[in-house]
Amino acid sequence: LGLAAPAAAEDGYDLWLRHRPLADAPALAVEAAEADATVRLAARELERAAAGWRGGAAPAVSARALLIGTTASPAIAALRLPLAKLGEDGFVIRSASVGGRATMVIAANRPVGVLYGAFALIRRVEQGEAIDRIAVQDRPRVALRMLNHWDNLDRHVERGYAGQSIFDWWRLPDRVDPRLTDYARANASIGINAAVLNNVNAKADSLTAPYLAKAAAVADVLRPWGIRTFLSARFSAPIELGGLKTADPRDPAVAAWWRAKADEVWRAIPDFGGFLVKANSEGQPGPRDYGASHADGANMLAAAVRPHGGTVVWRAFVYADTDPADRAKQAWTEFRPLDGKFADNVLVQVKNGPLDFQPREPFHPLFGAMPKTPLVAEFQITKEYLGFSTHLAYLGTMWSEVLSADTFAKGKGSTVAKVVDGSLEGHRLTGIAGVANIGTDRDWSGSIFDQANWYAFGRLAWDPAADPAALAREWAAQTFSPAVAAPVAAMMMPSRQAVVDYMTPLGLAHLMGTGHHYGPAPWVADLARPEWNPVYYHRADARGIGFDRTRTGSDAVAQYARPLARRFADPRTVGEDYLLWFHHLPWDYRMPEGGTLWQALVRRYDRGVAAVGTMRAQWQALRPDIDAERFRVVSDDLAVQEREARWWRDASVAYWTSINGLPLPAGAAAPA
Ligand code: GCW
Repeated sequence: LGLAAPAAAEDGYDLWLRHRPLADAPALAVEAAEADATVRLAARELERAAAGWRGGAAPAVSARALLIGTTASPAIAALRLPLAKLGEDGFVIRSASVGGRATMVIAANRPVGVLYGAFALIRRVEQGEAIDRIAVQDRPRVALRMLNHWDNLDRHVERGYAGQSIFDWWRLPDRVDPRLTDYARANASIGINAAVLNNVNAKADSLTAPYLAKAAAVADVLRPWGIRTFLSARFSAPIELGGLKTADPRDPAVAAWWRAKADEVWRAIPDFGGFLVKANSEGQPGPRDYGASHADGANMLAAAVRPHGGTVVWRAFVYADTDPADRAKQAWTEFRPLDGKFADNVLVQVKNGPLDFQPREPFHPLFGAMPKTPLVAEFQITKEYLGFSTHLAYLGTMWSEVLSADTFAKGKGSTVAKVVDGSLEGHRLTGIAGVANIGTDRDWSGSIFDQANWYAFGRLAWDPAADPAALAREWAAQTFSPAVAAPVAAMMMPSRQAVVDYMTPLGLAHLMGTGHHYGPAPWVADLARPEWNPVYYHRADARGIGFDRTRTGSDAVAQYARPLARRFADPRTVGEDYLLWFHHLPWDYRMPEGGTLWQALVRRYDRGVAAVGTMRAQWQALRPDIDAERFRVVSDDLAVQEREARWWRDASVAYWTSINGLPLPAGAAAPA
C-alpha cells in the first residue's frame, strides 16, 4: 500500500526491560542447575537480555558460562557460597571455578532469589559494568513488597491515570491476558513480591466463588515470578454474601463465616497472601459500626486466616466528622491506643503522611508510636495530587525523604525506614505498599516518566536506604541509554520539589480541585464536611495564612516525639518545608531568607514555574539521544506541565491577593 513498515515501536511497553544493543555485549551460555519453573524463568530472562545486547547478531562461539540455581542443586551446594544470611529472597553473584572452568554464578536459597539475582546482573550490565567484575551479595530489607491496585471489578481504576485495569474480570478466568505475564515480569525485576488485585473500596463480590476462580487464574500467572496474590476484603461481606444480620467481629457467626471464607479462598489459591482492609474510612463498613475497635476487627480476620499462614493488612487511613478539629490527628488518636492489641499476623498500614498523599507532608506520627505493631508504609505511586500522569514528578526523592526522616522514637537515628524494616523493634513481619500507577495504556503508567515511580518504588521497598538519585540513573540507563542516565536523572531529581513549589509551597496542603484533585481550588469553602474544603487547610485571612498545629491550635505537634515536637512547634526551627503545615503566620512574618512570608510564598510559585521551564530545556537538549516517539510524548507533556504550573501559580496568587489585599511583590513574574 506504499506505507513504510513501522520501525520497532518505542511506545514504552518494554519499560526498563528494553535490552538494547551494547557495545561490548557479553555472550552468555546460561545453565540452570535445576528444573524449577522460576529458575527456568531466570535463565530465559538472561538469555533474552543477552540476545538484546547482541542486537540480533548470532550467539558468540565462546560464550561465558553462567550457572544459576539454588542450594537445593548439588552443583550450587558444592560451591559453599555465603548464602546463610541472605534469607529467602537474597542472592549471590560472583565468578567461581566450576569443574575447573571459570564460571559466573547466580546462587540463592530459593528459586525467587535466583530470579532476583538474574535481574540484578542484567541491571548492572546495562549500566555499563563489566560482567566478570560483578560480585554482589544482596537481600531485601523488607519482607512484603506490595502493590495495592485500586482497581474496581468493572475495570475502572480509582485514581488511575493510565487507562483501565489490567485485570479483565469479565473475561477471566478463561481468557488470561499475556500482558499479565509482562506485568509479573516487570514486578519481579524490581523485587515486588505481592499484589492486592482489587480496590480497598472493595465490593463484596470479589470474595464470591466466581471471582475467586478469576483471582486464582491471575495468581497462577504471578506465582512463578514470586508474587503472592492478596485481595481487599469488604468488612460487611458476611451480610452481603452470607445473609447474616451483622458483621460485628465479636459475633461468633461472623467469625465462623470468615473462617469458612478463608478456607474457600485458600482452596482456590493455595499460596494466597491474605486480606487488605479499609474499614470505617470514607464510608466503608468496619468494626466501629458495632462499637468494636479496629483491633477487634483485624484480630477476628487474623484468626480466620491464621490456619493458612495468612496475613491481615489493616489500614490506618481513617478520618471522621466526629473530630473535625484536625483531620491530620485522627489516625494517631484512634490507633495508638491499640498498640499491643493486634494479633501477630496483623500489619497496620500507614500512609506516608498524616493527611493524604500530598506533594509534601511531614511523616505520619504513627511511625515510631506503635512499637509493638508492625507498620507497613503506604506510598502512592499513582500521582493523585501531583498532576496525574501528565506532570513529571519523580517520587523516589519524596519516599526517601519520608523513609530517612527521624522519628526519635528510640532516640536519634530511629528513622521511618528502621520502623518499617522492623529493625527498630525486631519485627519479623514487615512491609511497604505502593498504590499502583498501572493500567492498560501501552506505556503502562500513562507516561514514560511515571514508569520511573513504579521502578523506584520497587527498588526502595527492597532497600529503603537506597539513594533516589542512583535509582533515577539506574532507571534512565535502562529506559533510555547509559549515555543519558546522568542528564535524565538531573531532570528528575528536582521535579517533585517543583510540583510542591507551584502547587502547595511552604507546607501548604490539599488545595486541589474538589473530587478530581487536579488543578488549583484554594477558594473552595462550601463542601458538606469541613475537612473536604481547601480553606480548612490553608486558613488564610486578611492577617495571615497556615494551619496552627501548635498548642495554641490543634496541638498535632504533640503526636511527635519530644525533640521533634519542640522543633516543629517553633516557626524558627521547623524549616520552610513544614512552615505553614504547623503554623499560622502573619503575611509580613520575616523569613530567614529575608523579606516577608508573602514575598517568599510568591517566590516559591515563580521558582516552581521556572523549574518546569528548566526541565523542558533539559529535555530539548536530549533530542539527539532519544527516539522520536518517546521524545515527542514527553515534550508534549512538559508543555502541558509548564502551562499548568503557571495556572497553579496565577490562580493561587490571585486568590491570596483577594484575601490579603497585598500588591504583588516587586520582581514577581506577572501572571500570564
Ligand atoms: O486519597 C484518598 C483518595 C481516595 C482513596 C482514599 C484511600 C481508595 O482520594 O480515592 O480511596 O484516599 O486511601 O482510601
